[in-house]
Amino acid sequence: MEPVALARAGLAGSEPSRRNRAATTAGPRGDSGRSEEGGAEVIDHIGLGVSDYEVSKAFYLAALAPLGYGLVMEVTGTGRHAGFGVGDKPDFWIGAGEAATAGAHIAFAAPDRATARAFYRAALDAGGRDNGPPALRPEYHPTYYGAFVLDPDGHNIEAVCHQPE
Ligand SMILES: N[C@@H](CCC(=O)N[C@@H](CS)C(=O)NCC(=O)O)C(=O)O
Repeated sequence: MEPVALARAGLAGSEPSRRNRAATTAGPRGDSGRSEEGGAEVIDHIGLGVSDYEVSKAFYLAALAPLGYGLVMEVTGTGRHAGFGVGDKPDFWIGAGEAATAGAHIAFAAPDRATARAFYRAALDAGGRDNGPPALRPEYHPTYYGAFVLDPDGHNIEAVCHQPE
């Protein structure tokens, strides 16, 4: 999504992120599918194929902990899948045995800049590679504060805080 589209989509606002509000307001299935602003939450969950399930599971457990994420569900059988979430709804999944194509980009909402920095440190400590240290990215909008790492498969994983400080 281009920076101008980000601003149009209302992501440059000053409200606490939906992701972090969801941690306190959502029911077991998240919520009704409508945001407090009345817009539809069109993405229910996302998933990435990973080449080494245990390596990536350990990476995401560590990297997403500062954002309040934990392992919510693990499905084994024909394949192995791990679902991470805040609270009890898994909205981020990794799966073994699927084509792992590097280059996906996923941004997790951080409630403040310190949390984005904590994500970055935890991700690097867990074996992630730097893809852009925590800093303002005014090319997106004036208070866009992002931290970028590459996960074990080369996917571009970010924690972003939109709030001014
Ligand atoms: N290394 C860059 C990463 C920036 C980045 O990945 N931006 C996201 C959007 S928030 C993206 O997908 N950019 C397009 C691209 O990298 O091709 C930085 O530190 O700013």
